[in-house]
Amino acid sequence: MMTFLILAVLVLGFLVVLRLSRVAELASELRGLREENIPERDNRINGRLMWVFGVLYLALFTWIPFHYSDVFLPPPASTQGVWIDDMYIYNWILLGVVFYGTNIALFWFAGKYYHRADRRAHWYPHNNTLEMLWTVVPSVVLVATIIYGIIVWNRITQAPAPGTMEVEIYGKQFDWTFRYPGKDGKLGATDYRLITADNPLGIVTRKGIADRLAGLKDELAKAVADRDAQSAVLPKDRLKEKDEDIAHMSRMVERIMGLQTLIEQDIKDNGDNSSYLHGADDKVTKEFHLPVNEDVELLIRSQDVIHSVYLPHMRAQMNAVPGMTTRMHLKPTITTDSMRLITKNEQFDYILMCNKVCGISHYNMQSPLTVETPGAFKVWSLMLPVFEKPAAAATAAPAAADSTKAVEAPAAQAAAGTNKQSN
Ligand SMILES: [Cu+2]
Repeated sequence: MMTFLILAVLVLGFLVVLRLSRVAELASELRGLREENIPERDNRINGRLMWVFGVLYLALFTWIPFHYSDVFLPPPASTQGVWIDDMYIYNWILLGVVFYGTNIALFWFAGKYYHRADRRAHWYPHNNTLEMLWTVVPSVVLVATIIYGIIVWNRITQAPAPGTMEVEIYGKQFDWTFRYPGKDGKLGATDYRLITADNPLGIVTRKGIADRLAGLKDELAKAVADRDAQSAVLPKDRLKEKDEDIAHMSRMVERIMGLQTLIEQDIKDNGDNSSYLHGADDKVTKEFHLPVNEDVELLIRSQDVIHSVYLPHMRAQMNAVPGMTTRMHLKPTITTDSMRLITKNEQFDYILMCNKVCGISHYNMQSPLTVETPGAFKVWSLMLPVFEKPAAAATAAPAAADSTKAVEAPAAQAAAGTNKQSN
């Protein structure tokens, strides 16, 4: 109701102003004045109002960032974040100079040179020097800005120094999974053909492939036996379906056998350096921890659609693209505990958010990040279960889809026996 009244008052007020201006028009007509003949006094008032508006407008723009400074992000928590913030500040200064310069000039001239009957405008059609100046200066500044940006981008994405710890961030609709290297300090290779509930990242290991192959062959044999046993009683279309399923399974077996050949060849060629030999001791977890003041190389993958790894407090972002691995360096410089002191917020946590609208639960695709001392990080990572337990526990399928579950229920996994997986 209130809204309606306010609207009504506004509409009526507008109509009144329209009417009044019509009255003023008629009055000046009666006095024999032409419509475009505006008294100098009116023009001067309008000119002064330009100045008043300009001052208020610029004051508002200046006031906003100060007023809302409490909702800004805390200081950058990584080395790369400092670079990004520096670039950001550089851009703000540049834009500030242009913004205040052009707007002050705009309002100043509009207010000063209001129309006066006794003043003629100066006819000044062209000036090559000026043209040159306002073409060359912005071009040079823009090129410098782009070069600055490319330099920072290259520093963030260049090849890491040897020995840098690699951490994998794996995105899928709608959560994040993390993988840390084991004792060998290297992340093993992955292959989408090996993705199952127990191996969500598709980590390649010799045993994993053998198990998967055995499981698939079992399933295939069972499906064939099943089909043969029922061939006399099943209707034709059901039989056809079963044949298609069997064909699909055989293709899967062939693909994995192909992968196996590829891997054995790679191991033969590269020996211990083969990336296929480094997966067994990897650690897969749903928790995200990083050591402070140590370089890490983030390897980013996606299972389904484009996601984006966004760490606002680190000023870091990189897309997660299906079918490829994207990378970026990160060196966190402030632990979670220190940041809690800095922000005076005991609940503070760094956060990893998905920054691509990737589907219905995109808003909830996030994960807290704990930055801790290298010692604390080491203790935490040693507690994580390895992806594939050494040969002694041959029957277990050490799934690490959920680190806590895996820690709590090793017996249940052992009881589950060999991993027979369906695709
Ligand atoms: Cu996403």
